[in-house]
Parts: sequence; C-alpha cells; structure tokens
Amino acid sequence: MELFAEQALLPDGWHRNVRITVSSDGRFESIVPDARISAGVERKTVVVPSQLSLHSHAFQRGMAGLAESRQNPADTFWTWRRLMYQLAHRISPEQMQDIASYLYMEMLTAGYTQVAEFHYLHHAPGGATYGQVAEMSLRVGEAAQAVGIGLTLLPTLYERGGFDGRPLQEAQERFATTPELIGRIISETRLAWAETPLLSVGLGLHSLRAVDLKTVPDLLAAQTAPVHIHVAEQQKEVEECVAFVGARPVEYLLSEADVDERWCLVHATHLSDSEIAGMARSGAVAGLCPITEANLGDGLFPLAPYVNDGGRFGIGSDSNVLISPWEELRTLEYGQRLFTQTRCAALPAETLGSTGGWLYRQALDGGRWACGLESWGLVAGARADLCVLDEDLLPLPYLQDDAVLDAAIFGSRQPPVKDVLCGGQWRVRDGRHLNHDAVTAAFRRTVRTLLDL
Ligand code: NGQ
Ligand code: ZN
Repeated sequence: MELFAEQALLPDGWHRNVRITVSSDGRFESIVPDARISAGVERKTVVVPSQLSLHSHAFQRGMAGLAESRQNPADTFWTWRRLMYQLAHRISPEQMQDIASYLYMEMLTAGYTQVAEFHYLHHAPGGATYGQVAEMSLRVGEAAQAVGIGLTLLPTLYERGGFDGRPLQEAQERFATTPELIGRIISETRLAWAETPLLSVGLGLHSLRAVDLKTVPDLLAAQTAPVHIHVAEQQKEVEECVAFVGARPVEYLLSEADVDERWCLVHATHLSDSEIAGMARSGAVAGLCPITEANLGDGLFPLAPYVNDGGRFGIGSDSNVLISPWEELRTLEYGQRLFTQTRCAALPAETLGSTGGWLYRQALDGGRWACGLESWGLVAGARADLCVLDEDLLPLPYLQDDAVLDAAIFGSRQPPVKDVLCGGQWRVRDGRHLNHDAVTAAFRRTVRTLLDL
C-alpha cells in the first residue's frame, strides 16, 4: 500500500510531500519526504503518529458517567472504588469482551492505536478460576484483535487487601492471584498470541497496597517486557505506606526494586523532591492519566520539576470515562497552568516553542516504552500505524506543523481524526470504525443486561 501526505510528523520533525509505503506484513517499508505523488495514490493532508494509551481498565468503560452523583457528603476515590467493585463483581467474560471491543473501537476513532490493559479481573464471580485460567485475558485479546488495535496485556498481580496484609475483601475475590498464577496467565496468553502481531504481554503489579514486593523477585526476573504498577495516587496510600514500611511509596519502590526504563509508574501523583529526582533518574515512565486523575480527585502530578530532571511520561485513559488523547494532554497542561499560574507550563524550563507539539511527542515516546514496543511512529520498520487528521475539525484552516497539534489539543471540540491505520490496515475511515455497527450493537446489548434494563 502507498499513500501520500502533504504534511507529516516524522521522528526528526515535520516534512512536506511524504510518500509512505506499507509492506504486506503491516510495517512501514519506506517514508520519503519531498517526494512526488504517483498516479492513483491516496492523498492526505496532515498525517501524525497515532497515540498510545498506556493504562486502561477496559471494564470500567461500562460505568462511564454512572459514578457522578454524590452518595454521601464525603465522597472520595474510595467511595468511587466501591461502585466500581459492584461492576467488577458482575461482569462475565462475554460482557468483558463486548465492552472492551467497544472501548478499543472508541480509542481507534480518537487516534490511539495501542493500549496497555492493566488487567486484574481474572476469575469468575465468587473467585473460582475459570477452566482456562487466562479466560478473561484471552477475551481482552479477542476484543483488540476484532477491532484492530495493538494490545499490551498486563496480567496483574493482586495478593492482599492492604499494606497491613489484610485478606482480600469479598469484592476483590475475582482479582486474587499469586505470582505463580500470574506467571501462568502470562505464558498462556503469550502462547495463544504467538502468531498475532498486534497482541503482546507484559506484567502488572496492582499497587504497593495489593502486592508485597518481597513475593515478586522471581516474576520480575522472568520478565523482559514492561512492568507497570499503580503508585502514590492518593494521599491515604502515602500515609499508610509511611506507617507500614517507613518510607513513601515511590521512595520505597525505588529502594526495593530495580526500577528502570522497563517500568511504568502509574499516576505517581504524590512525590517528594527526592522522589521526583529518583524517578526521573530511573528512566521509568510516569503513566499519567489526567482525565481520570481529575475525575477521581487524585491531585496534580509535579510535571515541571519532573521534566526538568529529564523524566519521561506518557498518557493513559485509565477508568475510560472519556476517550481522547487530545483531551488527556489538554487536561494535563491545564492542570499545570492552574496550579503554577503560568502558560505553556509543561515544557522544561529553558524550552521554547509549541506546547502541544512537545506534549504530543513526549506522550508518543513514553507510551512506546511503557507498551514495550521497539519502534513507533513514521519510520521504516515500525508497525504501520498512523492517524490522518481532519482539518474540518480543527478550529482554523491553513495550519502548519506544530500549530496543527496545538490547535488539535487546545482548540478542537472533538478528536480531529479522520482515518486511522493500525498494523497496515485502515480501521477508521472518515471518522467511523469499519465495524462500528456490529461492535456498537453488542455493546448496547451488554450494557442493557448489566444495568438490568
Ligand atoms: C483500579 N483505579 O485498579 O481500577 C484503580 C482503583 C485501587 C485507579 N486507581 C482501585 N484509578 O486503586 O485500589
Ligand atoms: Zn488504574
């Protein structure tokens, strides 16, 4: 396949008249700027690399907007979690697949072509393992495959109810796993997906609350792929961590594990100065989920000092209450502006230029590391993924280069995405997923059952 872009964002910046060829195995064969268009080739105006959602809990898409009514005057993250558990308690493998398919279709339509699924809903209601222990994981893979998105599945370890070692609550029974069981789910999914280039597998550790780091060295040693953990999202977690292990969460994690660029520290909201420096130095990716963090009242990540220390980050859609990489980046930047009372607040101190362009590129880089992919973007050899922007959805015509990304992030009322290519195949054309109707019908049926309508 061949296409032609009037403007395209390559690893070394924007170029004009770019000829893009895709090989039959779904990778970019060549990317040639300043080329001439050949007869019969599709001409696109603006082409950018697609984004990666480095943190998702697919099933939570089934409760988007349902947790916004106050249940008591002290509603918090922890009361939201109770509602979320009610959904987690009921969902069947088929329902999981229908919801994930719909969510992943929305992701593609919004401009994501890769998702890291932080997956801890392993067992049947009541906690019994399914006949196939990887049943729920395989369903997530089916969903990704059906709509054509890249998946990094993170089978996630969940051992206990809190720092004090308390047993799991009833609502957490479906998550109960040992390092051995997670090792099995990892090998079974890897085996099942060996011939499926869009699907890959890493490891999740739910949190320092739910995992005792002393139990995981063997599991970690067996991993070359990414390792993700939720850390320091809420003040209460920081306080409990200090009380039980005598150190703050990120401080403790950095001292107990060999945290390096394979790691993604999800949220990492509450950091001391030395934790900021230590985390940046480790090479780990900060997995920022700005829309969810705002929705759940987590707090603001200290982005300015972190990027000044050279820290990496990417974006995740997490609770999936709203799907848009553009809005994730906008929310991230606006949080920092409101907090620092400055503008263009995410850029490192001495960096001038486009905020949107810088945010977009950082998120691509952090997302690629966190998803364990060797290459990403418009470069020969990388998986052939890209996003064609819809100029009619940008707030102004005639935009060029990074001004396009600034406008897309700060001025577009919906993801300005026209066509999306993943693994060398068009998945979205003219703003619509090719399998939109069937995927939507299955989702609607499932929601109806889940909500008892
Ligand atoms: C999760 N979500 O695992 O789905 C968590 C809530 C917890 C976020 N942290 C549960 N955003 O942290 O215990
Ligand atoms: Zn999460």
